[in-house]
Amino acid sequence: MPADPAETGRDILARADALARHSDSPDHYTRTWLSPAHRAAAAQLAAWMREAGMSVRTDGAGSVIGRYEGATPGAKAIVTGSHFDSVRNGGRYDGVLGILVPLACVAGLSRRGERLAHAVEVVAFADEEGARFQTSFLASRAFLGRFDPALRERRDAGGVGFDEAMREAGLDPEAIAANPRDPATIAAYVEVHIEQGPVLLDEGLALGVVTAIAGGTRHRVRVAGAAGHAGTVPMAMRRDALAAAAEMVSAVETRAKAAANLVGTVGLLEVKDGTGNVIPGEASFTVDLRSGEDAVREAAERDVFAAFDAIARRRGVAVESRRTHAVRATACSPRLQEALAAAVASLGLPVRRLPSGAGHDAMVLAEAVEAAMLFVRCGAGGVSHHPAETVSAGDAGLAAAALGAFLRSPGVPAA
Ligand code: HGY
Ligand code: MN
Ligand code: MN
Repeated sequence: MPADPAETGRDILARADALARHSDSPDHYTRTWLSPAHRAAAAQLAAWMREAGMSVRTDGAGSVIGRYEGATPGAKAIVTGSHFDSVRNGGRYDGVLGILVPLACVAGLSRRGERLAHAVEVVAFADEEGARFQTSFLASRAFLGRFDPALRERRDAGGVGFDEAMREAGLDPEAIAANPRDPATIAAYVEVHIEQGPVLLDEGLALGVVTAIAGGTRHRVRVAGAAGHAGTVPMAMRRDALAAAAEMVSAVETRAKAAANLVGTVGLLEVKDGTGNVIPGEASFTVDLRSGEDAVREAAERDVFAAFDAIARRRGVAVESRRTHAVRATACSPRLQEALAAAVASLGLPVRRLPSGAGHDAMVLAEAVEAAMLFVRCGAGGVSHHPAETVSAGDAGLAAAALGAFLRSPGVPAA
């Protein structure tokens, strides 16, 4: 007899609270790839997976992978999971809910000694946000054997190198993408994730079926002007890097406002050796552009960088940029969407289909296998990437019930 969804939900949230205690900072929830807190969280997840009757392994990027065999040994797997790293000062359910919900499903199967047609694999991806080395989707890409060796040149804010961080965590940088997962052994990938927006909340719905995931690019822009004494350099003679960067930041917002289905964000702005009485000589900032339509985003990208060049020329500063992240807009598998919709409906809940503005590991898995997502309502106005991020125990329990129903009839063959 499946457990009471409300009780399952309470257990899921209690585990999210326990996991959130593994944070890089004592003051807020931040968990970056391979930090001591990240490694402690990985160990906790591995222990919970073993308790749920799964065999557990850690892959070359530090992702924790639990497998619960199906009725027929060697059956294809329904892979489900999400990430357990976070943004800085983030919310404790982003990613983590998508690991704890399937973990609860498998724990129930194991308690009842029940075996499904498919194997079930729960993957806790070690790095999706890329907050430490700007390596978005690092773990899900490594899971499929896709890794850009250039990332190994990166250093974190404290100057620690990528390879050094891996070795400190007992991982071999040379083997980060070794033993890639053969997509032929995967029947489907389904990711449960908080919506990170207000739609389900506004409509009074607990769950949603994701239709597509917005594509995005992220760039790091550097502006170089001329530092100088704040009191002695006449305004007409200045080449102020921060004033130029500020104009460029506004250009991003102006361009993003000019098109529907487009968002643009500058989330990070730094002044090199910034001091109150010095004209900034160098400034750098990030540009995050997203759209459900790649052509819309690509046109915005062209316009934004053309605006940067014009601003730089007029102000006599230099501007250079490098792209740190790119992923195309992704449609979710229609067949899996139908199976998720049937699972939601089987609980007596309305079926709401909606797109995702946020990026997810499902976009990477969708490059190799059929992939889909189940959204869970966010409270507190839908806020996310913020400590106020919240989910109700009831909704977490309903997500587990829906995923459980999906796992029994995913609509994809097990052999
Ligand atoms: O930025 C995103 O959309 C995701 O949280 N990585
Ligand atoms: Mn996130
Ligand atoms: Mn996420």
